[in-house]
Amino acid sequence: MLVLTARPAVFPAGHTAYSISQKYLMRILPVVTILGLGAGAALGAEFEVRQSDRLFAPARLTVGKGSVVHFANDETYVHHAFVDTPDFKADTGDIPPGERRDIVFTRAGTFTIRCAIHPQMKLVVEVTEKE
Ligand SMILES: [Cu+2]
Repeated sequence: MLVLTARPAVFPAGHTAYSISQKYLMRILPVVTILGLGAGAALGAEFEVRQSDRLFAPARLTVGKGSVVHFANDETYVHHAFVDTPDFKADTGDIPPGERRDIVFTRAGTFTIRCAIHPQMKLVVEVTEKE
């Protein structure tokens, strides 16, 4: 008796939840797959720049067009990274301590990256045409 009253209550609920999540999965799976492939195809080499001692390290970097530069904040206060030129603009927003933000360099040229919080922080990124 206990099993019979418990089953109708639990099974339909469980079944409904499963159907919804399966439907949801079927809807998002192709999107996730396409985004994943698209990102993989679009992104080039990866580079890492550390933010420590109120400096970018390294202070100069040469990358191919399409490369991703990860900006990793090693300090206990917020940093930031942005570039603002007629040819290329990018902005990580605030980078909290211990976190990382990316900039994808989609244009060839030589760009100076700065931290909006610490004006002395400068990084020169040379982006070559070769991807
Ligand atoms: Cu900073």
